[in-house]
Amino acid sequence: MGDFPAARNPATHPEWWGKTFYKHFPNHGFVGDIFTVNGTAYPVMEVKRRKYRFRFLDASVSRIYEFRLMSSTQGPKSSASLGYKGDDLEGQYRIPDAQQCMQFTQIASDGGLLPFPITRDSFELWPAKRREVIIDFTKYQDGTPTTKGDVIYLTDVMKMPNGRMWTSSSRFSPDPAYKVPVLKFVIGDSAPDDSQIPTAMRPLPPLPSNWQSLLDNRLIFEVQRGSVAGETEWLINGKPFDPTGVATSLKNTAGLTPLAQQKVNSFNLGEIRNGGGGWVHPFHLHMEEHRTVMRNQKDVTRGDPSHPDDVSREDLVALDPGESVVVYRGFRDFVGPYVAHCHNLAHEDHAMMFGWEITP
Ligand SMILES: [Cu+2]
Repeated sequence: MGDFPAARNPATHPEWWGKTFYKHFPNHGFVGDIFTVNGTAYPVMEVKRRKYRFRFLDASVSRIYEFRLMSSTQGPKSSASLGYKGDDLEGQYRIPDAQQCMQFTQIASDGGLLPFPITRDSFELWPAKRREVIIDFTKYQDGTPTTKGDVIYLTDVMKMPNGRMWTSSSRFSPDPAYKVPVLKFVIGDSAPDDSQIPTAMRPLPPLPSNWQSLLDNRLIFEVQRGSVAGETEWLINGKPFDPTGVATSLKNTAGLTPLAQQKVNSFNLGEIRNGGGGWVHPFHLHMEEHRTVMRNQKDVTRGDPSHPDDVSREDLVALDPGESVVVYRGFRDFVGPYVAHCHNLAHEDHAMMFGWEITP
């Protein structure tokens, strides 16, 4: 209303409602105030006392989640009844006395099975990211057996009040009071379970021993927030999406600015860099999965404690503010044009995308 003084105050002019002088939505991204699973708010899932395999996909426009398995004596309370206001009402409920009670065994990410299972207290799920976990409902993490009727909450512990980034998570100024129930598990009868989690699963494709020598001529793409004619625009290497051609790399250490054009059956290193400014970007590369080899100039081919599943096949790069990630990729199947884009859908729809190509 205050945005359109020339229209005076539409609140007092219902005959103006539904007209097309609607201001377009902000392009920061959207975070909703009710979290749904498979289209349902506050779902309840009855499980047997056995292991289950879950596949997670973050289908939110902008929201990043961090999930923990928690139990509670008092149960969820409405955030309003706890005195929260404004953005702090997002999620609508909190579980004030919730405590972590189980761990996840992560077995897969975007591109299928990991080389080995990873035991995790929590995991982040960024827009478009996929992760698969095993939850063993027979016992708590301290070894105590579960009993019929026990309740476990899949709980979001990442506070993200807007499309910009989180304000608290386990990796970044944790807020122990932010515990929002997303999915309630109720444990039922025991059930036979012969399943076993292997210690070794799908090995990663090998890196060439000289991979570091490819660094000098890597392709570099920097995602950034720009400002054009008073509108915030989302840019890559200073440009909005051009659907008519392929993008150009920033100047690499070899002094070159290669085109984003790859010969079929070749491999390369590409750097995706977050130009900073306190925004996060879930960056999605179409076509073939990659393997992360460097994060913030550090070799992570042997793993990175803060991103333990960097050692997997992924197609989504989670970029913290100011972060830079180098990925190794192959281009083995089809020739033709492809895109890469931010998967915060408001950024994508405001042109944070570039074209690239596989040539014969
Ligand atoms: Cu983005």
